[in-house]
Amino acid sequence: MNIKEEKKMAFQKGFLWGGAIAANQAEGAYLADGKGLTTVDLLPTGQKRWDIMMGNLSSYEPLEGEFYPSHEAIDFYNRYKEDIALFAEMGFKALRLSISWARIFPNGDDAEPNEAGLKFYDNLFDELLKYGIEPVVTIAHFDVPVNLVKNYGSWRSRKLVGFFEKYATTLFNRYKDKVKYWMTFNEINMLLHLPFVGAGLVFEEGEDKKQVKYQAAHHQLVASALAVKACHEISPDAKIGCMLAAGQTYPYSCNPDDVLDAMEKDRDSFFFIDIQSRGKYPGYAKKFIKDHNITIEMEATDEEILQNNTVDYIGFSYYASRTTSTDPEINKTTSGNVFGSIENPFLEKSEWGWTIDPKGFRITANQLYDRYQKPLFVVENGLGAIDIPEEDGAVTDDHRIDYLNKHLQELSQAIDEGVEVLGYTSWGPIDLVSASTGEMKKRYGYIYVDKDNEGNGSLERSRKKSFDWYKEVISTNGENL
Ligand code: BGP
Repeated sequence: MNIKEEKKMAFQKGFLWGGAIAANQAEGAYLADGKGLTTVDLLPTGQKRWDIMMGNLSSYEPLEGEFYPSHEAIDFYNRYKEDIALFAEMGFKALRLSISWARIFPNGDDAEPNEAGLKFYDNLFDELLKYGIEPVVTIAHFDVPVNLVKNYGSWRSRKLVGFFEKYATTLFNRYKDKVKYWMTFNEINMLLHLPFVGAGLVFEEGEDKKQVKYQAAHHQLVASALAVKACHEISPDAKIGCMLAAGQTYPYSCNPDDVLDAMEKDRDSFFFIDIQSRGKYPGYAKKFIKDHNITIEMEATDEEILQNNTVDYIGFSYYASRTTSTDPEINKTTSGNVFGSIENPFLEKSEWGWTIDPKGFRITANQLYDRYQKPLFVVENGLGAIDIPEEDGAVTDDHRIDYLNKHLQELSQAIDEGVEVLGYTSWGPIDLVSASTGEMKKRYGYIYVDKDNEGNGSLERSRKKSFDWYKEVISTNGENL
């Protein structure tokens, strides 16, 4: 068969269509059945949330009278059966979710795991498998047991590598017959932008933040590689990936200075994946570390561990592209984004200022595949928007359908271009707590949850218009996009 005769490639048979949630944004029940406090349980809403996320925390106990969205979230802990039934109705083939570290090891450094926590996820996986839904499990999604922050300084300490390895190994042993897709750290590159979120880091006055962040990053990278090793040994037929907050940076102009700047900004993210996927620190990272007088303490076997335990696939989230310029005037037009992008005049934005750039999705997918030559897994994508139910409760979220439809069209183009993609799990198939703002009003779901920003509401679930749209996409395997 020559190239001309080849049938147009679409989403392959067995493509993992589904959705993605995270323990701390969905489960609630924040101290149930022996769970310990995690970093996210200390995040209230408003400006204080941002201060803490950046690493400026003054106390470790949630304050009376303040609202902590993770404490109840959408009560998935108690309602998962109802929610999974709705996912099954949409035809999900996969659900990406995370395990809460502190449900399994409440203090992070406990000698024995908490059986009640392990049992909860056993039940959850059984419920998914009952409907033929593949669990895709993130081992750490933005949460660290608070005890590890208080007593060890979180990921700045080498000790965390051992605690994480033990936690991950416990999961592989327990769930090896149920889970075939794993991911180590959610959006590992977020550590550089929101250090408390990505790594539980709290800075002391006058501390060299870059130094602390890169040392913590090294510890996570070694921990990730050790988890890959353990997974391959314990569960040889499982696949384990990394997870990048992706979205390439465009140069604002064809001025080579802008092009170089865009390349360097993207390397802040590629740094992590280059190591997780190729097994060693790239030259540009070594130079950056040297130029910034950062000293990374490594153990003798670290390089070998990184080299020998690379990931099987590249998981990534894509919401938006970024734009950069070296021109100080143009630089004034910053747009709302933790990556510090400037305005792109060719793109519209969401209500939260994130660019809407479907073509950028295709570019990113191609860029990642060209760079790593490993299967990709789109584990987050979606539009955070305000949904206001009509009189009869209906939510007509055409804007969301439009966003997702265009992104999936571009993804199918990337697949046509030869990019290998294992699946697509859109973010927040059921409304849940926003990671960046702690709000409920920033909704991504096909399923509406009756809960407002202050935590009031019946928590009742209902189907939005996009529910039927996504059901149709899955049942036709994306043929009619
Ligand atoms: C990613 C996180 C998710 C998720 C998503 C949307 O960074 O991995 O946890 O929340 O972004 O962001 P937000 O909830 O802030 O809209």
